[in-house]
Amino acid sequence: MYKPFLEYLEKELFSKFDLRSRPIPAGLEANVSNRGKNKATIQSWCYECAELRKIRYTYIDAGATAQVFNSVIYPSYHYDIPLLGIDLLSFGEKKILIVLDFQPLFQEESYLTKYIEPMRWKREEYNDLAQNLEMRFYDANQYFSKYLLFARPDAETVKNRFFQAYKDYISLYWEMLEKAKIIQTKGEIQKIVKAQKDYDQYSAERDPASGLFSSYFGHEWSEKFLYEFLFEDAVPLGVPTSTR
Ligand code: BLA
Repeated sequence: MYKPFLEYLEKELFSKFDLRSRPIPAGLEANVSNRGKNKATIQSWCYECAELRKIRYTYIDAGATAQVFNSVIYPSYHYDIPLLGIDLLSFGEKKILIVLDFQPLFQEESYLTKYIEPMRWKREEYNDLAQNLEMRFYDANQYFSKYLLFARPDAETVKNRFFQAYKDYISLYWEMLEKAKIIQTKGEIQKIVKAQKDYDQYSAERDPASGLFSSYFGHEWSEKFLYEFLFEDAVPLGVPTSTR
């Protein structure tokens, strides 16, 4: 269901950037589950380039039971622009959820004016894809913007309407990256490093997908996938803070 979204992102990336593969820890690139009635496969891709330090995307295909496309793009530490976050889920025709956002590293007014306000006119165009749904796992005021697309559309809308919104948001993100000023100050860079690391920690701890991964691939694989690939700069909660 979301393969065209993956292909579009991939084409964009390869045409705009000089990508290198970024290694995925052994055993985490792909997996197949035969638990339960339905076969489920998961596959991930990871790249980097001068402007983007980590580009990852994952596809889960469990036939009609589950289709998921998830991606995060982390800019180089020399840019303070938001991360591009994509989470597209479908559990049967009736339960579809799409989330797309420029995920802000900071919540200061000046930061939001600079990097989130430019999304406003796009978001206004696609207001129907921003349904003001309540977040049960995450805090909407941390690492999310007020112009995110967040909706439970039907399959038709995903194809006929959301796909265009997705392309528009991605173009806007490339534009933002192109215009971004390169940061050279050590102190400022350290602030960005910390913010991106905090994002990983926050996301790993809240990720609503860990139950889904565990049910398909087992608890041990899921924890590794979460802490060694998806959010590799996060430290599992059981690890004492002194060694983090
Ligand atoms: C929700 N994301 C979810 C849910 C699942 C995933 C299972 C719960 C759906 C439900 O309501 O039943 C799935 N999350 C995944 C998968 C991965 C993952 C498969 O990280 C990894 C492969 N989530 C993101 C990113 C964004 C995001 C980058 O990973 C940003 C756009 C958003 N996902 C997001 C939000 C919700 C969600 C806002 C709703 C959560 C809530 O209600 O608090």
